[in-house]
Amino acid sequence: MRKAALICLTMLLVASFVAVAGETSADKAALPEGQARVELAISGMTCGGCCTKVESAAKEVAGVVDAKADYQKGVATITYKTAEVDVDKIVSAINEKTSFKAKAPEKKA
Ligand SMILES: [Cu+2]
Repeated sequence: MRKAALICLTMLLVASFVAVAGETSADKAALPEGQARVELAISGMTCGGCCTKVESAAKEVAGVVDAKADYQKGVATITYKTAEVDVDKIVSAINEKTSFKAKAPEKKA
């Protein structure tokens, strides 16, 4: 009886840890001061080549530190310097330089 409870508790702990770890790597990874990260919705990407195009377009924008696109999720995660560039500028750059449609997140958590 006690053993069963322990196994149950362990499974719960593992599950919650995995959930937290997933969230951390996506949204809350430590960023240097003055940098922020945004996840843009990108429509029209179908392969890794599309991802590369979106990433290069974003990286060409001054102030963008890193860009990682995922065509399966239809998103691009952009890390940028808040003093040099804003989300709208990055969205416009992707829309102007690629055939894909970028959209800034509507909800602000
Ligand atoms: Cu492609």
